[in-house]
Amino acid sequence: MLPQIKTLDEYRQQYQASVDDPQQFWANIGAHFNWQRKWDKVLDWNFQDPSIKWYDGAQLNITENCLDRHLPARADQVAIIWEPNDPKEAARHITYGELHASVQRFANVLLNNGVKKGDRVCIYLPMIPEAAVAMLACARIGAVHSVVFAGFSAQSISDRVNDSGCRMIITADGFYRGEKKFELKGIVAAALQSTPTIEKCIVFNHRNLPVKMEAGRDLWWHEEWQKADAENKAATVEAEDPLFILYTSGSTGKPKGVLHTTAGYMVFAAYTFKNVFQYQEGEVFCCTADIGWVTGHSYIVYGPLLNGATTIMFEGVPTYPDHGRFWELIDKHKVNIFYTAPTAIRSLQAFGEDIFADKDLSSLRVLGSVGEPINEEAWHWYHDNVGKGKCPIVDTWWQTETGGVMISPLAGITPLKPAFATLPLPGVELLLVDEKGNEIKGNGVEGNLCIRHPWPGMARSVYGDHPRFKQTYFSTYPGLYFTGDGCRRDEDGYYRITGRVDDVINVSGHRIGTGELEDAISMHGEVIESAVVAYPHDVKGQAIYAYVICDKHIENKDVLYKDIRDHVTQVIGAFARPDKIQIVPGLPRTRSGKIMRRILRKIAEGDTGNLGDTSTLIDPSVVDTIKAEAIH
Ligand code: 7RM
Repeated sequence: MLPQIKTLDEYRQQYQASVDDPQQFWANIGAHFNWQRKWDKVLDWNFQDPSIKWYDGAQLNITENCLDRHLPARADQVAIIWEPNDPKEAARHITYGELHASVQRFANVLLNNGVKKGDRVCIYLPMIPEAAVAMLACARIGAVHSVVFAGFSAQSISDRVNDSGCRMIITADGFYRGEKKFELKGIVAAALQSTPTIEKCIVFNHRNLPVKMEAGRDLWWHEEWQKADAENKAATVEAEDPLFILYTSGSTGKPKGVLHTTAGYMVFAAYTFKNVFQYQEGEVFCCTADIGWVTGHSYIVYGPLLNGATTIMFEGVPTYPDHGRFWELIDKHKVNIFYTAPTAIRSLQAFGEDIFADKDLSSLRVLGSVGEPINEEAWHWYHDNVGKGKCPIVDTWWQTETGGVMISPLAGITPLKPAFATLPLPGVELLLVDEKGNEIKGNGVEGNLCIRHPWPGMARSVYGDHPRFKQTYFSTYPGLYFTGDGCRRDEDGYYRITGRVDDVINVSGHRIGTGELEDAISMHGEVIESAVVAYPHDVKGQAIYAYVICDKHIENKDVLYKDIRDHVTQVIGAFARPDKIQIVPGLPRTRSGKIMRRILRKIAEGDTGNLGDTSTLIDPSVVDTIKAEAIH
């Protein structure tokens, strides 16, 4: 059984051990997994190239660790509970035995359709167990999954499919989230007009929605299922073979295909799950993230299954059919650990405490928060009303690139401080640096958050573009991994994340790159140029303010605004739609041509009293016009 830290003293001692001798520390953790061949070396690394290898020389299959290994003890234990969008529909309970059988069979479906080890497979599915089956089936045969969140547009799918050269895409007819219908197959059909590498499209019939199947390319999941053999021997995979690609936004350019490899990711996802949440045998774990984000990968699928836990997949939204849905779900499935995002908490906070009236939340033991900073008010509301003052909140800071939780309390062990992610996990060596990259030592300080030593779950590259990996994470401060986040370390040495210091916007926990969004807006026929900034929002954390320059006088601005929003929905997805759009005559630029975002941010925040030094601007008068017409 994977080690679990039990006391604060033990945490301190384990942390120290992990820093003193990382190789020994992670060798000890690695010993608790199933390997087809043991590793030659625990860690080989440099942050210059950068090159990071964990458990090199080892061979394994992560699905043997998620599934086969558990069968003797828990073939009949529930692995996945599926809670449908509509609570009147029956939930599904899938045992480890059943999941094992499904993954084997679907692995054979992949093989039958020409997918080989190392091939990339795009998964564009709703929150249904088949999404987990598809991911695990890829891993079973050594194919690389690239899950694309089912809120992304056709354009975003084809960009991602083309970037990683996916051979197959797996989708469904569609689904409902709340009252809203999403017709996935139609969106995929549009995407596949410009994806030369896709040979097959497998369609799961989830809601019996009408779909058009293209002969030779489109295949029904259930028909392929019938044709496939039941048994599949897990492929032998090298420790550093890729497990998955997950696209994420940065400040510039197109989204990056963050590449995770097999052994290190496995060890880190499993270790962090068990220790952060202090998972106890037999507990029901519920993470409300979508499988299309890293939180879904690590804490709906891999982390829980590696630990033999029961994990919930929830298809719906917190507000359907009413605002009590989360609490009903917890009551219904007797959830012990509940992990959600601050934005969800804030959106429910507004409805008062009545939404708990007839719900029994006594099964809850641990609460979690992830995706964005949690404000103190939301923290207390969560703690008092959901946790009834008895459940520790683990505020978990991490990223797509980190693979698993990096800074977090260990539930019930680390003394809490509202809005603080508190302390680093064993193996995580943090430091704060100033603009020049000098380390800021001591407590009661603030700076840019960096990491000085590799941890097993870290990304290894950007798919197809290793120089970009180096440029993005290892060049700002040579020799260090730069997170892009600002951070405070208080008098007690506790960490509090203050938010992105680059041009990444976090709207309801969705990571949106300003560059990417500006590109999308500027592609609109009437827009010449745009600049996008964030402003604080009570529920979403941040909201999007877009300044646009148009090529002619706009008669009906509301039509244009709607048009731009629809355009963004088409190019990226609805979650990236700007909240406010302002037509401007120009943008505040310095003599070197750089847009002064600081000024645009202040105006968007409504803080126009003192805009600071504007003397370096080419045309300071443009600021007055923008200010005068700002939307508040
Ligand atoms: C897991 C995830 C990563 C960015 C990260 C931060 C922000 C995430 C917290 C947080 C404050 C937290 N991956 N972030 N967790 N900020 N407190 N507990 O969200 O790649 O999508 O986003 O999210 O800015 O850099 S992600």
